[in-house]
Amino acid sequence: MLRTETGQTVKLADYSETDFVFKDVFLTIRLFEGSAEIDSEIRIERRAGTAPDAPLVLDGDELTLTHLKLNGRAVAEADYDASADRLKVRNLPADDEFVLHVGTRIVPERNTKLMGLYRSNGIWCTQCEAEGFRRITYFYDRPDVLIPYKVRIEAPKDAAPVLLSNGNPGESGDLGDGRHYAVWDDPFKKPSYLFAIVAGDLERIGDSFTTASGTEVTLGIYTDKGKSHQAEYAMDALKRSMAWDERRFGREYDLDVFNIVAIADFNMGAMENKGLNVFNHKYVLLDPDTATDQDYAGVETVIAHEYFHNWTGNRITCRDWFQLCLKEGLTVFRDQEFTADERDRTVQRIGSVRRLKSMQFPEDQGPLQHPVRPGEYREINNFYTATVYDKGAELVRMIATLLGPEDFRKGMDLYFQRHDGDAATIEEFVKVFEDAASTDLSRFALWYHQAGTPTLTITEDYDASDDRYTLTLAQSLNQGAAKTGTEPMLLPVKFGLVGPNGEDRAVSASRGGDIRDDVIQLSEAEESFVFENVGGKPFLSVLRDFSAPVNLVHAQSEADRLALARLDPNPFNRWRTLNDLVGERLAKAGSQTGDQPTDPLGNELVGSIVETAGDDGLDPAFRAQVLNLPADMEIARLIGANVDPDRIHAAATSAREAIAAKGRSVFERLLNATPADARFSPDAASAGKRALANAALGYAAVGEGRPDRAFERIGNASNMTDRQAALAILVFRFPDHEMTQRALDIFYERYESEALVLDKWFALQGAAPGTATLDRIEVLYRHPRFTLKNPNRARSLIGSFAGMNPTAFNRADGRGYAWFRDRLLELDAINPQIAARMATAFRTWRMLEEERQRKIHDVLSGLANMPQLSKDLRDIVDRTLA
Ligand code: 0A1
Ligand code: ZN
Repeated sequence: MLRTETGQTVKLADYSETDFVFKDVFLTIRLFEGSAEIDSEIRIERRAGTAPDAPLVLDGDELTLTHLKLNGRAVAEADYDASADRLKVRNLPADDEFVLHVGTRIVPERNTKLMGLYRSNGIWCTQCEAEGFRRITYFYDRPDVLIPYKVRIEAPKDAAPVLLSNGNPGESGDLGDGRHYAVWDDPFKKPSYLFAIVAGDLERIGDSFTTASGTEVTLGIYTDKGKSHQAEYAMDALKRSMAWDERRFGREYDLDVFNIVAIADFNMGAMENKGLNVFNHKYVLLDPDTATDQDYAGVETVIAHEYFHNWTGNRITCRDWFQLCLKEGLTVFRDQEFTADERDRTVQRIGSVRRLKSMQFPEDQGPLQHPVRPGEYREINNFYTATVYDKGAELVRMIATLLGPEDFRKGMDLYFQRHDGDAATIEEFVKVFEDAASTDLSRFALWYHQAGTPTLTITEDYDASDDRYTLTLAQSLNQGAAKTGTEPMLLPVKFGLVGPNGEDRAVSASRGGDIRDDVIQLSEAEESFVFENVGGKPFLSVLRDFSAPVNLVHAQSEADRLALARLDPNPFNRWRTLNDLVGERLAKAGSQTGDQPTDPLGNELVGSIVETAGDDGLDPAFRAQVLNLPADMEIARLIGANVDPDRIHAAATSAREAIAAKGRSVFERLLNATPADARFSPDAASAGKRALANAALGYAAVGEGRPDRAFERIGNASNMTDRQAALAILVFRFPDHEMTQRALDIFYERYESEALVLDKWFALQGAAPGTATLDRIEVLYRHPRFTLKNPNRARSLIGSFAGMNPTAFNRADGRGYAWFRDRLLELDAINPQIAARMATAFRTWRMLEEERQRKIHDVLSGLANMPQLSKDLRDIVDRTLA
């Protein structure tokens, strides 16, 4: 087989410190039209124990060396080797300390990978995590090399009146010839992945925040010209994040300035560079006419997430990339808590659990499975995964649940106290909680190393004659692709024994293991708990708030479950009970061959859903979640094997029709309760009302077979939330109706010049169900506004097609796969990171029925044999096939 970029496997077990110690660096970055020159001056010390003849070996990537000096003198050619990806310097001076000057030249305009220094809409900007700094200059580009940076940027004044970097601003001035400069000084030691500069003609909104200890911080958000008014909500979210981190974790901001820049071309959501967060503009820019409630929530979360990284990520960083979850899992946990406090805890949790089940569970149960802390990788960019982020957050949440709020806070305080300024490891993180709570977490730590979703099996026994209730819990873990072990782990199971009036009975176990308050601390493969005098047979409400990321197996009667859906004092579990029931029924109907049942959910379950939707005593956002059925892909995962996406889709469609028919009057009422022209406010309560009204509109239109109801709403909606929801009803429920095309045309004309809205327009069409979709997508792919160079746009059409459109992507004739393969290859030549991420759409391929599996296998092995594949895409393809 011909292979070019195979990539070496990097192993955690091979970790060792650098031979030399970096002390500090002064970077001069000269920006010109068409090129950039970088001068770096690094103070270096030989580490005690390093051999006197050891060479200094630095990382590079597509670099050209322009000069190299040691202590002010040019290095002789015989004393160094410089290739695009490595600089090796030999015969270093015997002195303990020396200064290395390295000059490189790069072309930001040609950097389509968007890693390192590149240009977006004329703006110079950087993305250095994980290994982008080595695309700017030769360096120890690894997270355990922490030093202070001083940066001088020189640039043309007209193209770049604004010059930004990390830390606090220093001197600035004119250089003549239409050029100017600015110096930035970051006193905090940091790894290279947190380095950033931005230079461009940007607009700014400013504000300030006074920390609890009285320091005034100057806040700035920079955007493209004419867009800064769309950054007001982001600024508000930033100030709320700063206040929350002081309140909840005692963490204050530590520099005089905090800047955010919104960039149109960005691979991920955003980046937490010290004092200079760079964002995908999708997570900054908003107004009611162009953004939905979901977008508002997204901006709030990402702003908070990046800000929280200042402590969990920057002040305490990762020793190596295997420890990525140390900063990411913890920071996702923190942003989830922020959202729960700022919005609604139950609705927040429902959202996180949906995401976990739809993104992380499939990953953890398929070929791309890996532990939260992986032991090896070929391409680190492919490990910014749902497992590292979302399961990583679940592990922190489990520690919080096991320890309780006080000990958890003590542990976090100890973490900040003990490791401030460190590049730390997961072992050190777990240890602070063991020390703070004087407890042994070794069985818990297995969660970081063992891949896969455990199964938690619940059995109950009630002995009426003695009024004795016995609860048995068993955990098991299947050995999956990662082969990382299946030992029993410590996990928290939050539960309640509910009486017929919806009260939690006060009970304590007379026999069994460790229960603290309402949390069972399960640590064995199987444990039983006996409760005496429980006051009659209780309804068991288990795994409340999804207290552990497991597959739950609990044979509970339908009558008990429907009773709990009404009675459970834990609102999260009320949602989960209904959602699980729907999932199971659809999985059953969706795996059946022959005629589809017309009512796969059954009358009682449908009644329960409609009753909950119509219950004005409940939060509208919660009711909207109940009406939002599990996605087809979640049903596919529940079926697990021999999946036919068309059958699942048919079952879900029948279910929706049954709910629509039964709830007709309820939906009519809900629809009328929220007039389409209500004034827009982005707060969570108003968003919840809109979500409920829009869910009702969907059912009303489906129930009556009337697309015109959604069409009408598009015309009279006063905000993007309602407009997009109505358009989505047409696209998803009436994909082939002429009214849908008309609505899409009207929408396009109105928003042609709004990039972020056009992304929505492409994404909706990419996700439209049915076999006719691919033909339309092929046309859209040639649309003048489509481009592969902008990651948001590429994702909008191709990503939504492959990742969110099971019926069209998995067309039985295999055309969807072939089209997608061709797009992956084109994209890979431009931006391998995005191509690799999109290719994960194949991660569940082995669940499909045989014929589709065969077609995917052909596509994947064809790709694997192509010599030109990037190391990013090859890594995903190889692992998916393995
Ligand atoms: N650390 C950022 C996400 C991020 C990760 C990788 C990137 O390039 C490969 C860019 C951003 C976060 O968690 O927000
Ligand atoms: Zn993060």
